[in-house]
Amino acid sequence: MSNRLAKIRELLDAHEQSHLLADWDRLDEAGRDGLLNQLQLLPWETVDVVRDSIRHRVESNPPPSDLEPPHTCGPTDGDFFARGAEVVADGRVAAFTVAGGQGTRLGWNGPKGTYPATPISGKPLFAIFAEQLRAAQRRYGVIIPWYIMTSPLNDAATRAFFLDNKCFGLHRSNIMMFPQGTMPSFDARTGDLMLAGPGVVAESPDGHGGALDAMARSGALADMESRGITVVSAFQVDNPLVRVIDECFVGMHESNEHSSAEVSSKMVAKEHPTEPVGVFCRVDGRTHVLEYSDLPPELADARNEDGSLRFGAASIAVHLYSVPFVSRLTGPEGTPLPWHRALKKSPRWDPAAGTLVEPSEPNVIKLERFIFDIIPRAERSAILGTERAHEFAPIKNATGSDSIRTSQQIQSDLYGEWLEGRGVEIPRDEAGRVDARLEIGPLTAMRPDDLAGLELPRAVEPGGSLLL
Ligand code: UD2
Repeated sequence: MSNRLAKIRELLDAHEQSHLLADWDRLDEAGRDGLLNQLQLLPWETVDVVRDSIRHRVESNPPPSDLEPPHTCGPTDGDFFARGAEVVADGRVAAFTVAGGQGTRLGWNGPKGTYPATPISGKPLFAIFAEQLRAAQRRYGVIIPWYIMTSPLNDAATRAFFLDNKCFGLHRSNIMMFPQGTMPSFDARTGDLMLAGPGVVAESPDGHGGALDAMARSGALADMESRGITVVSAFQVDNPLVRVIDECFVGMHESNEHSSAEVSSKMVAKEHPTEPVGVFCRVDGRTHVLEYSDLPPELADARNEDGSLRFGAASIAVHLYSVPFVSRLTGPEGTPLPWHRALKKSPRWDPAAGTLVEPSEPNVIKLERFIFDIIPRAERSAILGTERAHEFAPIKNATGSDSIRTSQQIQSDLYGEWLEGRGVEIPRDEAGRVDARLEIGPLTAMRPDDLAGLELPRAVEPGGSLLL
């Protein structure tokens, strides 16, 4: 141990981080071993660069200049559905969920995918996605493997949830979970690394862009290749209305003239200039997503002649990637995605006082990679415009916008539309929103046509509920 400790001391001196050993004398054998392991594995080159840039107040990732609005297409711009259905029926599509986030804003004590999301049965997000996969497997008679990226913080809880729920009827061998990596947190003032507890360096998940490394490292990418998967349908864990397998999107990805079939995205019209969604733009002929926190207010507010937002193509974080593209990016020729910085509030361990200090102001800089930074790595990348009301009901906050309340209203509104299409009388309030709780499970219907032949009530009472 003493030899190892001496080496680590040298390493920390060289990187000006000796304070991380402040708890050494009070740690037991296991604590010391854990700390040395953690210190040995930190990405020291990146740590130096980030520390210096924080110390010298260097702005990270200034937004590119000369942004132009992107080209987008609609679902009826080609016979996309039939083409996509062929690819799905060929067994070439897999699903991929990024579920490594900490869900701090939601205040849910567990992995976000375990959150009860639907209006009546309170089905967890993971169950909705699983049922969509079962429905698509049944329709096409194929296996659609599901890859789920967790984080070291929620991996065990996510696995336990799936096992406790018998994988929601999916075969266990077709679900592969793998944790993403972590990055140390930096003191926002000094740029130094910090402790989260006695002898524990503060780290957090490295952003959903960590998916690239995690897919390659875990063997998920190799597993896709061995199964003959060519298209990965990727989505975030927080949207119960996401179309896990969307034939139309797959068809567009494979056949649109603007697509290189390497990476494609979905967009909806941005609701207002400050809506917290990334926007699509073009820089030097390539498609990019600019995250809301990186979009300067004058660009967020810029308008077209007709009054619509100039940068109004909002990302709902739904993408298709081709497996060869991901292999290329993670192979020897690939270069790592950039780091984005986020200023956050996080408790820190004070070794001198022996206490955990709760900050009153944001105090740490966390580093994240964003998966959408792979988009400009493709020469061409297509964007499919879709209806917000049909595909986007995110649950991000405990209350207010993007909360369970708004999400469940959007879900009921959508199913209200489907049911009205079959002649069912649906109560609506003055604003035209559905005044009832409605839920249609993916195994009952994936789209309005699937309701044909089902026995439906003539009407739903105001304030009533209907579960199909
Ligand atoms: C995300 C998008 C935003 C917009 C919006 C739509 C990013 C950075 N921003 O904003 O542009 O499209 O969603 O709903 O994507 N996650 C991980 N590992 C991590 C961090 C996050 O797996 O280290 C997952 C997380 O579990 C969730 C998703 O990524 O499924 C989104 O993360 P978020 O809540 O930080 O992103 P948000 O809502 O600010």
